[in-house]
Amino acid sequence: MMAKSDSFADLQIGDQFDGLAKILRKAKPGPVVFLLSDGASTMDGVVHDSNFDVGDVVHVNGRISAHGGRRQVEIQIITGSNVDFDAIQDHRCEPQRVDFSIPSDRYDAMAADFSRVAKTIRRVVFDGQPVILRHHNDSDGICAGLAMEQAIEALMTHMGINPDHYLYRSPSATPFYDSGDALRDISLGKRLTDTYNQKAPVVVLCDLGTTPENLFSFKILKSFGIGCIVVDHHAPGGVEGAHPEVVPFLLDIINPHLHGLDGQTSAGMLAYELARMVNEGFENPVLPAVAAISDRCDIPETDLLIAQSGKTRDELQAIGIAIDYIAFQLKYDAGSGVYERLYEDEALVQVINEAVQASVNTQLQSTLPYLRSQDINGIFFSQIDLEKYTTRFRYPTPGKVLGMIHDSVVSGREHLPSMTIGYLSDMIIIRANNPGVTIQDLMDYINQNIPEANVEGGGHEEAGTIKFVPAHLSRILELIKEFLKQVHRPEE
Ligand SMILES: [Mn+2]
Repeated sequence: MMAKSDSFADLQIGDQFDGLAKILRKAKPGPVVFLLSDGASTMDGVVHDSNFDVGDVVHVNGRISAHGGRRQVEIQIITGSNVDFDAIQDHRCEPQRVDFSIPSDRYDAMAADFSRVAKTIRRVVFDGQPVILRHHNDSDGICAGLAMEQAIEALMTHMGINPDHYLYRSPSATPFYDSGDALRDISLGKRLTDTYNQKAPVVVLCDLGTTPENLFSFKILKSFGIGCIVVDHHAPGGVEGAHPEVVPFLLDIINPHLHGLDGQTSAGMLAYELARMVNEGFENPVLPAVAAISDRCDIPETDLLIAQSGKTRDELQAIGIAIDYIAFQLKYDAGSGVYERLYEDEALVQVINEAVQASVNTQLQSTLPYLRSQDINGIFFSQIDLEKYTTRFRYPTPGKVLGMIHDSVVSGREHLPSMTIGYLSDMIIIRANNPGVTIQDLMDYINQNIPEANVEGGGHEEAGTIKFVPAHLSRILELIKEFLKQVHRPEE
């Protein structure tokens, strides 16, 4: 059946275009060939003769035919128009879908951010700017990156833009935008602009980008004229409720912390809803469900996402574990086509989970006997030397090992104050339940006492990693205990 539309991208051969367009180019002699823009994509329009010229906005009516393997409009009627073309263009960028996949008060609080950022990304795509996606290299980050990639890829294909040359995705080993990654993205951007004459790309960061440790990367990115959008759920690490220092360097940001919300809407959840608005035809409900479970989001949204995914909690958990394991092995490789299989191939997921379980058992067996626990001021405090008791460069990573140790320590007493720390020569990994202190407070205290240790790091409220000059490890361990002793705890 013949369709009629005012959007080039929606039309097949034999369909009818009826709408406004701007003339970008005019070729003669012979029949006139216009290059027309409908505000989002372009198409050739042919007519035997016309007085309209480049820059004119016209109302065109004509049939779509094939010419040299491409679609073109055979113009039947062409009339002048006074409509403001910028307004048409702006209208095309408005997301066609602004509702969420599940009901959520948290999402509702960020609704304006979602539609605004979706509009920005649509504009980037329609303007023919390449998109460089960067995501944290864990299950949540990968689910976020894949959601954005799949939605943008389909949108580009629909608009007649080749995603092979306009869309790039790669993982970031750090939970922030490392300057090495930023420089690699700048180098890619230079290749696109200088060698292939493309427009400057826009970088979209998922599951990273909010904390001040990103500042240096953002400054270099900005000096090369590359815009950046952040979709993240990490705490800004500044004054509560205040905008992070990074904001002035960004085109835009979605982060629940900017609305006084916590980080429990994970990056994969945020990116999924954003991706659905960028491309109203995109659905892949397994992605946000895996992300929510992998990042332990203990909120009603997680249950709704599980129900929507068509899989069980255990199945989704197993996929997340498999993704984390594959991500650890692939390191800087984007794993295109590999991750996609994990959402579908249960047998493969099971094989990987068995391998992971065996490694986990080995690590726990070699660490748990050497965990030392004590009560400090009502906090159940445990510590372990991960440098001595874990094998480096083998899965699971020290961070995951410590998470599992913490889980086994607090099992059955999750609501009571506890803190588990694992230390390496230059790093302390922290997991805590209701400790009554934040990791930032802890770092501030250490910094006051030994500024030359150059303590830095961060993370979520109850999980994080701090790094420092190795010489000060034992003093820092003492300071942590000293600090916990001073914490004023509210009466139970
Ligand atoms: Mn995350």
